[in-house]
Amino acid sequence: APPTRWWRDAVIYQVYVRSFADGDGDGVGDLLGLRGRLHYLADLGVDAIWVTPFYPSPMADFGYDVADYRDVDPVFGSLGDAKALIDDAHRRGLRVIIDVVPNHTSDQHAWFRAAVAGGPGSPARGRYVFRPGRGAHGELPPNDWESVFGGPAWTRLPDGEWYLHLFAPEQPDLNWEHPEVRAEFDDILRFWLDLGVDGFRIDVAHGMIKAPGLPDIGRSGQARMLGTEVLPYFDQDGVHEIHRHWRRLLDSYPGERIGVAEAWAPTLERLARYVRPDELHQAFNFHYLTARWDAASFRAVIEESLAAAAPVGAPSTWVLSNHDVKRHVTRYGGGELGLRRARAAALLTLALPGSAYVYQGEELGLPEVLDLPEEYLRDPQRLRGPGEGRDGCRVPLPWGYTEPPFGFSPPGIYDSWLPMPPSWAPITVEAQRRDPSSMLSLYREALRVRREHPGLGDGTLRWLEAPAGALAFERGDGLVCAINFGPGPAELPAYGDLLLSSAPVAAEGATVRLAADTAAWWQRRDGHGG
Ligand code: TEU
Repeated sequence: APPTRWWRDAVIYQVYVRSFADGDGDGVGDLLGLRGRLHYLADLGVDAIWVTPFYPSPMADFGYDVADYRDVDPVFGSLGDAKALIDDAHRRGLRVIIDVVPNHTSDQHAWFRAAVAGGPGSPARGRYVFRPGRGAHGELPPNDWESVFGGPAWTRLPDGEWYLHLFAPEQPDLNWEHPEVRAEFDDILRFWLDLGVDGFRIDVAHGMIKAPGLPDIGRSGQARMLGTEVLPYFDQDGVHEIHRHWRRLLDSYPGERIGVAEAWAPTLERLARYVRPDELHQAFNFHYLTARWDAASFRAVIEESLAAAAPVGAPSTWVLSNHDVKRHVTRYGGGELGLRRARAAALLTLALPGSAYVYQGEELGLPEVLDLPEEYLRDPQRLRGPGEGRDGCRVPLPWGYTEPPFGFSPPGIYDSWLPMPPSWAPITVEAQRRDPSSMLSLYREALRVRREHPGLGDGTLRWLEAPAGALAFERGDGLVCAINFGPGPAELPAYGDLLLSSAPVAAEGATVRLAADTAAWWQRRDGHGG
């Protein structure tokens, strides 16, 4: 079959397994629960799901600390469940992307246990980054790097040697200069490709290679993810050789399997290097989610994103939320205002050229949960660092009923791993499903219209004249999207037939009035741009 390049404009739904649906009644989401809800995702109209790590793990970072890359943690199910999930998804026309975590393992991975047991100088330590300390007695860390979660990026073992961990101490960094590490991950990728997955989301794809000599940064401060400087542990040139190699591996399988870089590159130009033609297919565009709620800020990041991706021929990949950031309803102001903006943002995002990611719950308009009881907070980022934790965007999904846990677990089970706000009763899937004005209906409609109009998918964008505070652009086949960031209403020309809007749009003859924080899609009558 000729290649479809399906990924260029795919809408990919992120499933944070732990919080999606609990099939076995232990209060934790699992593969069984996900399988039982695939009809919901097919009906929503997404093209693929990305499933976050489900591998055996001590869960110090909720699965991003992998102890065995070829199995499933019992809390999430079994390898048989994973196979059944992939097959069921494929039967429903959904592709399946899974997470792979190559920058670090769990400290309970067999390799790290062997490294600890082997002692200084042992070959097993060569697979990780062990160094003697500084100071008269080696009591100081080998360099001044700080962990993303806060504190030194080094931990000392009782035998005196230090090991590197860019994240939690339970996540020792692998040494990607070691041939066994590279060979092992080839084998892991093949294992899952053979099982039928359609691709990988590559965790910390910018981190595997460290600058030779592990030089000091020379100033204090937590590792910054987006900035202008290239740090000695992120976005080093050597990572690209690994991605090129993986691209060849992916291409050796039939069915257009893809690699998605979770790369926090300092600039969009550097991010584009991850999606050069012989590297990965997509890279998350996190710059987009940092845009402020105003027309100039969004226009700038959209233009810069498209301009950076164009020379390498890659599609842009738009992200509004994920399991690491504050949910955008809350980022955009919370409450009714945040919701209204999130509705507009959904139509904007789904009209941009390229691929879009939907983080579970954003289609319900879920806000960040800001008042989780202290005793539930377990995210290492909060426990170790000065920053806010990520627990508030990982609260389980409300499926139905009128009280927590809202059908997240089977009937009779009341304790979800994070408590769910009773105030979510009006925004459960069940409550929103038949309400045409709900967020869920908006997403379902938008995805349906997008599927029916290839002009909204891959391709380019042409900016149209728009009043201050608003943006308008035209896509292929005469499709127009406009968004008004406010604060006042915006008068726009009537572009054609209104396809969809995030709030009611008033039409008066040749003009339409777009209220503040509203977006809409039109189809030009002549079918082509004017
Ligand atoms: O995230 C990489 C990462 O750098 C994040 O920690 C991010 O910068 C931060 O959370 C923003 O607040 C990936 C995973 O998505 C994350 O869940 C893991 O904790 C991390 O890798 C370590 O594997």
